[in-house]
Amino acid sequence: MEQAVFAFVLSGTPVSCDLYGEGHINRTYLVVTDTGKRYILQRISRAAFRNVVGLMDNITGVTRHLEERISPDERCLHLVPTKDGNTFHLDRAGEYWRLYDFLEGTICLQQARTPEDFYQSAVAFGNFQRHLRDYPSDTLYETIPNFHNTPDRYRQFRETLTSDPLGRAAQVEKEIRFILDREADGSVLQNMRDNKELPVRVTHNDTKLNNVMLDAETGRGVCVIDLDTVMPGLLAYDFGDAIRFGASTAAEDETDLDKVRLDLSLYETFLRGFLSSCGRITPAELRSLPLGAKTLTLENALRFLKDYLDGDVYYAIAKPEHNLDRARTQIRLVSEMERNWEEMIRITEEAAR
Ligand code: ADP
Ligand code: GN1
Ligand code: MG
Repeated sequence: MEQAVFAFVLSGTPVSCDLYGEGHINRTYLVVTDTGKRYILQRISRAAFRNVVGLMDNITGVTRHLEERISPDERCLHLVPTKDGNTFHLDRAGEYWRLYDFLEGTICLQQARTPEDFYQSAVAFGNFQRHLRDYPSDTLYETIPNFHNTPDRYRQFRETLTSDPLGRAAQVEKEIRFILDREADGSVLQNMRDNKELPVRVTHNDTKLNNVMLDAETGRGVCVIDLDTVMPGLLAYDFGDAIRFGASTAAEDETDLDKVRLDLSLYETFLRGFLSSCGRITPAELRSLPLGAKTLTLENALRFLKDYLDGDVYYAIAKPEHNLDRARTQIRLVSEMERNWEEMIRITEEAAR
């Protein structure tokens, strides 16, 4: 049993505490008490987040705001306080912990069972976007500065290439070259942000399918979770990252790259769900959506490859070359997007008519 759980106000006595879920960042446990009540306990990643106080303030503010705006069939993450009235517990080893009520009656998917699941995830992320339109974004702490600043990601990537701490770069020259060749493409979205061509909103920034909960019975998208990266950002980030993960025909860590394709019909499915709920967007935002998909996929390829070269210090891995496998699927997906580029643009324009 993780001792941290005893720092929180629990209903009952915990009887089990087991590793849970498929997140790459935090260490997540399912806690069950003798009353049958379930909780999600998380040890917050210190590698990812430097200021947990700021991060938890964001989550407190955002969940409070969401609770006031969600419809009766939507749900919201709920933090359980510590016995001394805090939103998190700092243990003697310097680790930060938090506890959420388990979202009973919901499911979390690693892959959509049907296009409808993916549509529902899009509706949930769109609702999230709409509910937070009037949230004062300047009160949000930037939990990971420059999180989707792709040119800055390139700068960091080059630092790793120079230091090459494990001498791994020579084995992955082809992958490195693919990423470096696309630096100009990878900078377009950030340039548009810098030039104020696109409005900055409150965005989730990590819109994988497994960061949304669907109602277990109806299949409706009811709750967006994993709020660690809620920060000012672009609509194209939230759209793009969801496409990267959910419109691929294969898992993020598939090793048979021939299985990795971009499913244009799923692209359209997500687009329609997202546009149906996200509220009014500008014409430039609409046009930026395919670019968001390509940029976020390239950025994730870069980040996975960088972590492989760094010696797997950021993402949780389950096998030695896990980050390399992930980087390769993202690279394949970027190629797929390049091949289908005109189609992605056409579908996007058509969906808005
Ligand atoms: P990470 O940042 O590591 O991805 P998440 O916050 O996404 O961590 O949590 C990991 C997984 O735990 C989720 O994908 C989901 O399956 C599950 N999970 C997280 N919070 C809850 C909750 N309140 N109720 C039920 N399941 C949850
Ligand atoms: C991480 O936390 P998780 O597993 O939902 C990462 C995302 C990546 C994603 C790739 C804070 O998401 O940015 O896109 O892995 N989150 C953070 O699967 O870095
Ligand atoms: Mg997650």
